[in-house]
Amino acid sequence: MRRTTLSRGIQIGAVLAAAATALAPAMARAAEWYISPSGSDSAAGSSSAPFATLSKANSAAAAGDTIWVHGGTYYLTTQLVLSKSGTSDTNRTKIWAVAGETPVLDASMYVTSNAAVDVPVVLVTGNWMHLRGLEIGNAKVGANGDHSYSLLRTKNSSNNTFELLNLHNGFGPGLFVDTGMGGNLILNCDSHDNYDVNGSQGDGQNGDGFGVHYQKTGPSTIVRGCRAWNNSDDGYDFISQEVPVTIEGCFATGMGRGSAGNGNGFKIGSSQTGIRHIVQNNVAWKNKDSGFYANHSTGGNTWYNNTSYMNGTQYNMLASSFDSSGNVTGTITLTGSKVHIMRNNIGFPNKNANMTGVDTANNTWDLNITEASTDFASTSDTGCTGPREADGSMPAACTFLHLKAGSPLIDKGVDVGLPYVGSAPDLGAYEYGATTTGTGGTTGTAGTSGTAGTTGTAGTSGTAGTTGSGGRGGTTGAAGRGGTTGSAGTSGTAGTTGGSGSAGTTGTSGTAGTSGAAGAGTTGAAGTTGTSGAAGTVGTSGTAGTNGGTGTAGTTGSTGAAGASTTGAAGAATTGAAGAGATGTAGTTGEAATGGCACDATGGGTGAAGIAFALLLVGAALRRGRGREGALTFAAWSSSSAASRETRRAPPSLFTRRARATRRVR
Ligand SMILES: [Ca+2]
Ligand SMILES: [Ca+2]
Ligand SMILES: [Ca+2]
Repeated sequence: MRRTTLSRGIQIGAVLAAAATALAPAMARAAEWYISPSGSDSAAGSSSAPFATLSKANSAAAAGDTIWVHGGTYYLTTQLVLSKSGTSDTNRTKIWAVAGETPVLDASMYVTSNAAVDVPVVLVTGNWMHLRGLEIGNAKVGANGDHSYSLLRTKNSSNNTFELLNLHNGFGPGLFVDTGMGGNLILNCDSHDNYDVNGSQGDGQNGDGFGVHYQKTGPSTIVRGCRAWNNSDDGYDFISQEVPVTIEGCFATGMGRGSAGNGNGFKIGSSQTGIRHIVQNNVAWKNKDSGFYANHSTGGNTWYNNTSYMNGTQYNMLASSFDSSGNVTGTITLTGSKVHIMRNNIGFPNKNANMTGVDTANNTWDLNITEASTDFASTSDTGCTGPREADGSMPAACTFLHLKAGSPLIDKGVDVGLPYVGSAPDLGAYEYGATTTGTGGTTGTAGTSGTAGTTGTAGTSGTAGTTGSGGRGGTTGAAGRGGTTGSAGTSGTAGTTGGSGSAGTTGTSGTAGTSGAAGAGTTGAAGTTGTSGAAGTVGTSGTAGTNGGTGTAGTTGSTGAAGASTTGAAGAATTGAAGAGATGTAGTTGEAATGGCACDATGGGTGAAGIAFALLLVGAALRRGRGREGALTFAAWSSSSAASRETRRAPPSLFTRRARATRRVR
């Protein structure tokens, strides 16, 4: 055992050494780079000698590196491409603002390379990246008829996290997620005041806050804790997206300020394959068109606990059919699993459209609740677009459309799996009495690797192991031993079941009888004992005695000697023959034969007929004696068998007894 322990210790040491060797290069690669408006791209890119541009840092970085961006303004005059993919959620390539500082990527001098298409200011092509704390804005307004361009756009990239970005005053969309395989998280970002003035798609038609589009396969993207305000088109737009998106805890207000912008807060749809987006705990107010809009989708969305206030329409569940070219051909009514599902939503006031094909319950319009301003803590949105809390959550100053004590909207909802307090969920985006928590930030960066430690001291002995679980079942019980031949055996005692883990016990022997059957132990948990031995055979009958010998003729006058009986357990002696005496005196009566021996005729006198008769009498006596003995034997056997009671009342002939005894053995 000691040798084994030592051996194992050596093996573990070898594994740890190998792991340290394998990790060392990976840690060495996870570099940190710095950029500052006052830095230089010919510098080392270190904390003390930062680069000047993100473009340079992107070139220098490898997978999993962190680029720290100091506050200040970085002017982007041409497109910035961020291309350095990470490898996983825990090894992202990070481009983060230095804590407490605000880097601004300013596009006021940006010159698009093609005014006919969207050439975004910042293009993300890498996967597993994490952008945090950057401000991108102030895009140069294009000439009349120029195509809009995005402030930040991904292209065929996936699994990226965008956190605490402030995208504003673009000439087109703020953030546009384009194609890729999904898996993105857009967390606590703001997008506002975007407006593609007189753009090629119509004045303001592409100025969305956030867009998720064109993905056809892969995991969902999540939009959480975001704010969109004062954009010319829509707050959130999922047009042409064919993979479901979850959007939660967001708000949109003031959409549609351009002359032609669509003006929806949440434009959640246009799917032609009938996918289902999840829209929950969002607030839309004062948008030109709809607060929440299904945008022709052929599949319903799930809408839980949203608040819609003072929009052109609160909820518009328009569903349409499409031709093969993707053109709308008409309005349809969704049915079955494709219907919209709406629960716990507030429409203030209730003003919806296209509500056929909707599974609707526990919304203000279902409950005939006519809200009043006094049902809410505030109907003023002052402060809602102000600075976020330190953890990135919505500003605490924004109590807009939260419920207040006594509101008729409290506890009027139904449980849809979202957290709630009180006896039931409330209506709308904000549960009354719930602890206000932020949506939370993402995990911080990993620390840098430390220097190697010194060799550790030997470990102490390990503690004793816990008791093992039970062993396997015992082996099969041994066969019951056969009984001995002789009298009828009684049944063998059944074996008891062996305990779990212990060996099966040997089957007990049949107490008597031939051919005891094998004990039937089962394999596994408990060997069972052998079954009883079968009954033994009946003892065989004693051998018939041989006939008594013929008595010698008595001599004349003398007495003839008695013939002795033959040997045998119950010999059936026959009568001795009459002595063939001539004239003589009558012989005396012969003695009774003893079992088994031959009749012994002693000399006598002249045999007489009377003597012969006497011998006959002796033989008869012998037959009776043997017959009684046989009857007793049968009675002893039959008393062991209840089935033989009838037989005991009328004892069978010797032949019958033997036949039954034979059957009994089988
Ligand atoms: Ca539009
Ligand atoms: Ca739009
Ligand atoms: Ca409640």
